Amino acid sequence: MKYKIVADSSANMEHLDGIDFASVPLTIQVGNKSYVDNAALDVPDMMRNLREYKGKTSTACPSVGDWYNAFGDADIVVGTSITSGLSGCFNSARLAAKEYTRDNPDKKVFILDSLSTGPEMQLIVEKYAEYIKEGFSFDQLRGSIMSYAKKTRLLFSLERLENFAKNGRVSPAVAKVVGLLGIRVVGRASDEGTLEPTYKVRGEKKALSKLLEYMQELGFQGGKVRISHSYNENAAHNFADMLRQAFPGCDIQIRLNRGLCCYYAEEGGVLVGFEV
Ligand code: X90
Repeated sequence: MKYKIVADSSANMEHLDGIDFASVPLTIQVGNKSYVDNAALDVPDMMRNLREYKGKTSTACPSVGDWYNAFGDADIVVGTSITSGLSGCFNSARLAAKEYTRDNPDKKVFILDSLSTGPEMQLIVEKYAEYIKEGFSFDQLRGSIMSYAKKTRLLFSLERLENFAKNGRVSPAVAKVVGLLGIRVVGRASDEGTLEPTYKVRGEKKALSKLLEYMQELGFQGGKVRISHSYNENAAHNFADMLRQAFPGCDIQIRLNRGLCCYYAEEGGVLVGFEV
């Protein structure tokens, strides 16, 4: 039995140790330039271009064919996609799964709609990998990951929501307040998989303490934490220190956002995926 894990590029993952893995890239459109969010993408260069470009920018999800190809020739494919509440990505994945199993009736595919993105997807992928190493069957993988994902959450602290607003994924009024100097929005991925801006705070220090408070309010008790950021190493490390102080021994990892998450979280943005 050949197993494979797939996730779109919003999970910020390029490979996985010991298990066949494929990242399915979204694309970022800046004028007539198209950036494919794969391992070869020069994210700082894209961000520089975005800062300078005054025209329209947008993103696009992978096609059905992109997902289909990512499945390779695996017998059991499991994966996850960015929230269907904000992207057509899950729909492409769903259709690809249908085609793949129609063409290969002996093979099986399950793609979970994460209703989230970034580091929460990372937690889901890591959990799939653990289950596969434990020898789970397809049905066990599907059932267990659905229960697991009920106990994972995503919070964020963002300095700007301009790209969200430009693409009609958040109201311009909310984006305007967050755009003010020093104002950050601390919020979460809602149960429907949309952006829920919960608090507005002034300054990064306040944003980080709010994040920690919010995590605890949502039931965090020291489980796994995955942090990703858009070129805000300081905030990510300070936040990890705060977490370790409150929850000694807590399993924390920090990574940089790749293209898609950088585009929407914008420079300075911090995403936190965690278990409750
Ligand atoms: O289909 C497409 O073009 C992609 C659209 C993606 C829109 C959402 C991207 C979110 C990236 C930003 C902060 C976290 C928000 C969480 C909401 C679920 C990360």
